[in-house]
Parts: sequence; C-alpha cells; structure tokens
Amino acid sequence: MQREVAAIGDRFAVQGEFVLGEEIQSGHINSTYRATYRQPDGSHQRFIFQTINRNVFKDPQAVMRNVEMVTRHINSKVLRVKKDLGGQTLNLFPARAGGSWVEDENGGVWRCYNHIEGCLTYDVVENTRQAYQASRAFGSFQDLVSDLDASRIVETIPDFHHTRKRYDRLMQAVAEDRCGRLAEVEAEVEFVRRREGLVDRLLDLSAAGEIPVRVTHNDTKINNVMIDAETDEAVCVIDLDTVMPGLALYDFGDLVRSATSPAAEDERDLSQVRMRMPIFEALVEGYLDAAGNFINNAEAENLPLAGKLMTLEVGIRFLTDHLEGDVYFKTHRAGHNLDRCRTQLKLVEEIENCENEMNTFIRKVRRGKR
Ligand code: GN1
Ligand code: MG
Repeated sequence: MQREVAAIGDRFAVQGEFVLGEEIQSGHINSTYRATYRQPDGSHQRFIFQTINRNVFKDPQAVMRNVEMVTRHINSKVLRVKKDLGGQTLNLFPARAGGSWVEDENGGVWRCYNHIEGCLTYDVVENTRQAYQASRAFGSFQDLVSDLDASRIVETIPDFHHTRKRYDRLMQAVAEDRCGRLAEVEAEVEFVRRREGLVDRLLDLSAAGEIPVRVTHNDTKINNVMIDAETDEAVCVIDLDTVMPGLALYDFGDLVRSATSPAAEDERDLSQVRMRMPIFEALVEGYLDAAGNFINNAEAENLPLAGKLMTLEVGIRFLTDHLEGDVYFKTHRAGHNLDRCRTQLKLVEEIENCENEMNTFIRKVRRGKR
C-alpha cells in the first residue's frame, strides 16, 4: 500500500519526501489515505489522497468539477471575512500535469486535499457541544453555498434523496430476492411497508412549493465534520461529493440520524440504540443559530419529521443493499448492511416515541428566538 500511495502522491504538486501512508477506514464509499511528507526543514506535512468510488459516482469528473466549484466558492468567501485561511477550509491540491485530479492505470480518479490538523471526526457524538457545533457548521455550510449557481452543479447521483424511489427500489429487491436473503428480513421489510406513507412527505412539501430547493450538502453524517480535538469546535465540513440541489431538511435529518443515538451505526445490541433528546436539542439550536434566518416556517416545523424520514431512508438503503448482495456500501463482515439497517429502523421507532417532545421543543425554541 505504501508504494501505491507514494506513487499517487508523486503525481500531485505536494512538496517533501514521502514518509508514510495510512488508510482512513471511516466512510462507506470512497477509499481514503493520509500521507505524511517530510519537509526540508524537518517538519512533517500531511495530505489526504482519495479515490472516488466509480460504482457510486458514474461521472467522477463531474464530481470533481462540482468539488472545485464548491471549494473555490467557500474559500473566496471565507477569505473575504477572515483574511486568512489558516487550514480551516478544504482545498484541492493541483496535479503536476494540471487539473485537480489524476487517473490511475485502472481508471480510478484520485484527488488530493489538505489535511485538517488538530481535528477529529466522531462516529458517535460524545456531548451536546459537539452536536451543537456540528449542526451549526452544516447550517453555515448551507448559508455559504446558498449563492452558488445551482444550474452549474451537476446532480452527481440523480434522485439521491428521492425517498419514494428508494422505497420502490427496496420493493423491487424484495420481489427479486436475488441472494435468497428475504426470509431473514421479513420483519424489517414489514416495518418499512407500514411506514410507506412517510416516504412522500418531503417530496410532497417540495412539489407544493412549501419548501424550496437549495444547494445542500446531502451527506451530513456526523463524521463528515472535523471537530477541534481540544475545544470541540467544528472547524470544517468535509465530503463534498454530494453537494447538489436538495432540501435543507435532508441535511438536518441526516444529522439527527447520525448523531442522536449513542450506539454505532452497525451496533448489534439494539437496546443501545436510542434517541438522546439533549443531543437532538443541541442539533436544533446549532442549526437554527446558523440557518434560522434563511429557512422558512415549513422547514423549521418539519425538522423532527426530517430526522425520522432520513433515518428511514438510510435504513431502506442498507436493507436494499443487503438484499442485492452488498454491492453499494463497503462491508466488513457478513450481514453488515443488515446490522446497519436494524439500527436505523430501531432509531426510527425511538424518534416516533419522542416526536411530540421534539415538536414541542421546536416550537419553544422558535418562540424564544423571535
Ligand atoms: C455513505 O461516504 P459516507 O460514509 O460519508 C453514503 C450516505 C449514507 C451513509 C450512511 C454517497 O456516506 O448517503 O447516508 O453512507 N454516501 C453515499 O452511513 O451514498
Ligand atoms: Mg461520503
């Protein structure tokens, strides 16, 4: 692996002598490596090399053009306000041959980012401060990209959060049962079927013009924000591959999905999966502090629904992938996607049990902020 990482590094305009490459295991889609380079003065500089999953992103060049546009836009705005970047934003390093990506001999597309130093990512949120900070960071991100020309952004994964299509695809996988796995997941399929009415809710609000299409992040999983290891302050939002026109509620909903439970996404002991209301409340506070002045009433009122819906959607996607033979998400053990699906469905139930409380909280906070 060292040799491959070093060889990719040689093709980017990174300075110094290659010391070490390490794979970063989090993330279900792309493959990511951290590389360390020794500088002439003896210090070390680190970079991120990442290859784009071509099975998921059919047009990696379009992904790169989107990412170029988004990073450039954010950098120029942050620079105007802060006057220096200080490693606080994501930057693409140019390839030696020009452009911002290189292709390897297998047609794989690679890019190189700066490594955000002094930060950690969390798969499970430890405290309300981290939740508040992460949510505020994604709200600010939406604000930062709100004036991007959406017509120039390519929809890199069409219908990414079209929950109705996700549902229909699951039912198709159920009908086909290609891998003979249906018998063991009937309870999960039934759970989803009973909630079919949910899958159109945001689509309907959007079609009725009640919630607008914006440029959104679309993958606001809690480990996609870099958090300062000492201060727990959110420093930088990462994973920009699915920045596309979408609904603000997709982003908030995925935060609820990925941050409120204290259990890992693939936890097998489902009794550990639960809704932590203080974390939910911190997410709401953080999001409204950044986005409260541009989202509309319908968006604000539907924050709890978004959490439930996005959790159901990802549960549906894991279940579909399990039935289709684990062809989309990276898996590390047999039944991995099914384990992931089960935590999501358990969290949907938890959200259902707390929904009144969540809605009451939203009303209370919004009254306070008016
Ligand atoms: C994938 O790449 P990663 O791990 O941040 C997926 C998300 C899912 C998430 C579930 C492009 O995100 O949509 O919500 O897994 N990304 C893509 O953990 O499909
Ligand atoms: Mg990702």
